[in-house]
Amino acid sequence: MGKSRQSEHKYFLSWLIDTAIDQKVDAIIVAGDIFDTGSPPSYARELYNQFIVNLRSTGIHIIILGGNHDSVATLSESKELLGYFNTHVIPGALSDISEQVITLHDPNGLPLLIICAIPYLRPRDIMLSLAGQSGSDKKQNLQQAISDHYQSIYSLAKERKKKIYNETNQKVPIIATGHLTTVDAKSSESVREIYIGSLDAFPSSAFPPADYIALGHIHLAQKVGGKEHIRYCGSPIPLSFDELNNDKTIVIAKFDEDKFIAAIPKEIPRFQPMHLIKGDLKTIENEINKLAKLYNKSQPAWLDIEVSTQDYLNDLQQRIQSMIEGFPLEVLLLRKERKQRLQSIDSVTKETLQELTPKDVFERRLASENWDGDELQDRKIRISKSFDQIVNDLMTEADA
Ligand SMILES: [Mn+2]
Repeated sequence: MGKSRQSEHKYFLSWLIDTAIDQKVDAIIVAGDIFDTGSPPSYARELYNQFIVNLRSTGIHIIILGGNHDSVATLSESKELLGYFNTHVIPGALSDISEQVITLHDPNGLPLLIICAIPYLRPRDIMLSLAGQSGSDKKQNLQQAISDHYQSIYSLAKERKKKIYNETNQKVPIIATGHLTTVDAKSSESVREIYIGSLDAFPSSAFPPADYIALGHIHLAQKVGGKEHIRYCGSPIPLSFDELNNDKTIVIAKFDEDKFIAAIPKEIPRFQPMHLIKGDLKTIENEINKLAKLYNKSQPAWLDIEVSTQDYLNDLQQRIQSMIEGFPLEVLLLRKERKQRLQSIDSVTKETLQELTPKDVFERRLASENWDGDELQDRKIRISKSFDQIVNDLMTEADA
């Protein structure tokens, strides 16, 4: 929405290092989507490099996993170099999976923990595409391939754990990672479906019995399947206005030898004030007046305003603008309440392409055709399936 999140990231990264030192953590795991694009801007790469340099003096290990937004090539560029800085980078599934089993040691060389370092798994990295498979076969196969990948890496980790115990008498926990959508995970507006048309969500029962599973991709912090030891810590900053009601957290997982003790979410301070205001014009004006008192010009608050008025107001923009005139507030989004947006025709023209997925656009286009009768209905299903497949292939290619 025309705003940079650079300073928020910068504050967060410095807060993260302070917190990691304060909490005496041994390792930081970042479960994917290091960047939000395959070719991140220079300032983002610089923040990334600077963070790793700053962390080095603390002796804290860091494990970085590629996400669906990350380019395998971009993360691979500096992988070797960062290896000299207590840093393990796993950009994508590796051809030798034993390299995804990482043992971390304390400064005295004693083993601390084993990580099954599993990044976002691109379908073509872990499965063969078979011609003539139906959509549901593909879905089943992808789920099986992901599950197999987890199980084989976990088996290697278990062997390693046994070996460590035999050699040093140390019991170390096994921590797995992942970047995917799991069944029942509560999402927000800005999360992109990653396995389009092939797999909606991975069942948490298909994970191996690791002592902890650190997940990325979903922005809202949450436990998975009611289990304490399977969690999304969520994104460090809100990535859409609908994420404001939930705390942004990191999760600190504690172990006693190889026993999982607790996962403690730690709230991340908000470095940029943001607010969502809903209601009729009177309510909005009251809220604006209240908020204006909380902030100052050096750091204006960002607003998403959802108007619930029944009438179509063609001077809405000016009205709101005059309400915030002179206040330390900036309107990033001004829209009709979702309920009304869906009802009204004029909302369609106001939608931007950015808010829609390719599937949304295609469905709108299909909706404008006539599909009466069984034959045409069948045809519609075939076209939709082909479309899903094409998008899926393109996304996989674009990820390369
Ligand atoms: Mn993601």
